Amino acid sequence: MTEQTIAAIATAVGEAGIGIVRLSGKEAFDIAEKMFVTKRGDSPKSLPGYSARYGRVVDPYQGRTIDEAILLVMRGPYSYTGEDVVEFQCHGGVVVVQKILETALRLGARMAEPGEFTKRAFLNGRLDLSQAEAVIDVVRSRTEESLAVAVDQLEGSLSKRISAIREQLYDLVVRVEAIIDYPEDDIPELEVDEMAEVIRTVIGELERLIATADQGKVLREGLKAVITGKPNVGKSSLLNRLLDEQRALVTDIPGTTRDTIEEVLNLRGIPLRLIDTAGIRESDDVVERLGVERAVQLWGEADLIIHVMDGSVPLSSEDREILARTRDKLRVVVINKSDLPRVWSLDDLDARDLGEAPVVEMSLLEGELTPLVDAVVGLVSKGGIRESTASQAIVTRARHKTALEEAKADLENALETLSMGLPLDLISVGLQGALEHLGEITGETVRENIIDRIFAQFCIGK
Ligand SMILES: Nc1nc2c(ncn2[C@@H]2O[C@H](COP(=O)(O)OP(=O)(O)OP(=O)(O)O)[C@@H](O)[C@H]2O)c(=O)[nH]1
Ligand SMILES: [Mg+2]
Repeated sequence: MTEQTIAAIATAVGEAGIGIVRLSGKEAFDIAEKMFVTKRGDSPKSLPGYSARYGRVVDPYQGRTIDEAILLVMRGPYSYTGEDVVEFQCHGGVVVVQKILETALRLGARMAEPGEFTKRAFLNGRLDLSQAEAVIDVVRSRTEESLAVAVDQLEGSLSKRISAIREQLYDLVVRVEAIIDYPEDDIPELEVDEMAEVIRTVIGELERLIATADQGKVLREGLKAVITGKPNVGKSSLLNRLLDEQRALVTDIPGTTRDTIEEVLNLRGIPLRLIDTAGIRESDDVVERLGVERAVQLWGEADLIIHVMDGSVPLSSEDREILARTRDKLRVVVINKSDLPRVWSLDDLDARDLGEAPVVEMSLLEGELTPLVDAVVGLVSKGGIRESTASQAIVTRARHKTALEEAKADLENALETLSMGLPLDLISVGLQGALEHLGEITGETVRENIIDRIFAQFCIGK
């Protein structure tokens, strides 16, 4: 099977120092030969891998120079994709890169699909699936901590852990199969105990990995924090203070915020997607009512709710209702406007509605933010993100977590079968199932449609 040569613009479109057009596949060098003239006069096709040449990118149809550029040559299998790769590094202009791409396409390349370079790297064994997924996480990281986890995964931290676990299971399968093949011997008690011990150890390792998934999700996707409360309590002020800019309109008119406002910020390493919403109240105004509906709907989607109340005006039914209806959520309660006289106290709230939520009394107008940030970070990552992610494999995707849980369930079944003295074939089935689920993470046993879905999330040219 000959894969067609693919081409794409690898840099963001816009004015920039340089722009890169990348080609990968069997004809990459032939195409480069036709559209690049080196200053030295040597042939691009004959260059050794990892060489660079200064020269001109030309349009052979019009016989015109498109741009001056540097040609990079990488020969398969020592390239990102594992295939022959060339890159044209030209001036970073919208038309320049477009024209170079078009020329490559006319000379026989086809436009790459999103993520297709990385997909080829995976299919050619340059990366396993969890590493390929880490590529996109590196690109999308919004905090240093997210980046560190993504890079660890790219370097194989998760793959190595999974491979080590699979190795142990393979050994076990071999032992089980050996006994199945020689059924005349009774299985020694010791053998059974030892096998059970190995399975229990592996289950323990899977559990430790699964336990990292919540934090992994936060680091990769960010935490969706919804600011809610009745009108005029200071929700938009909170967004602005945390962002340190006047992002949302703040006025003393209740009902100022109508539509939701979302911003991403880095809260001590946690990528926080902070969403300001309309104040909750009954309203005859259609636009405001839609805003309130939207806000209430967002409670359901939130990873964290920051409920803001105004300590300087009497409590109202809305305050109590919001608290009551968000009881099952991770919450921080802010009692704002502490610079003004307090007219109610915490005792006036139903303790059941308040639950375990930390309460921060503050003034968003003039007070310090630290207690609020402490409360949020403390709630989301007991002990802090940085400490707990240092040098260990972290599960960052739901797909990985599910596979680990399924492998664990298979092993638990195998363990039970073993303890009940049932036929060893059944244990073998459980072990094979676990192996297969673990293989989904690294890509050994994954179905094609899942692979396609993973790479479809990439940008073109990656
Ligand atoms: N005194 C005092 N005023 C505050 C404080 N925080 C906010 N305010 C004022 O309260 C008013 C409402 O603030 P916003 O941030 O717009 O309140 P909101 O909850 O977003 O209001 P809506 O968008 O209408 O739901 C503004 O006049 C703010 O300046 C505070 O800590 N102390
Ligand atoms: Mg507002």
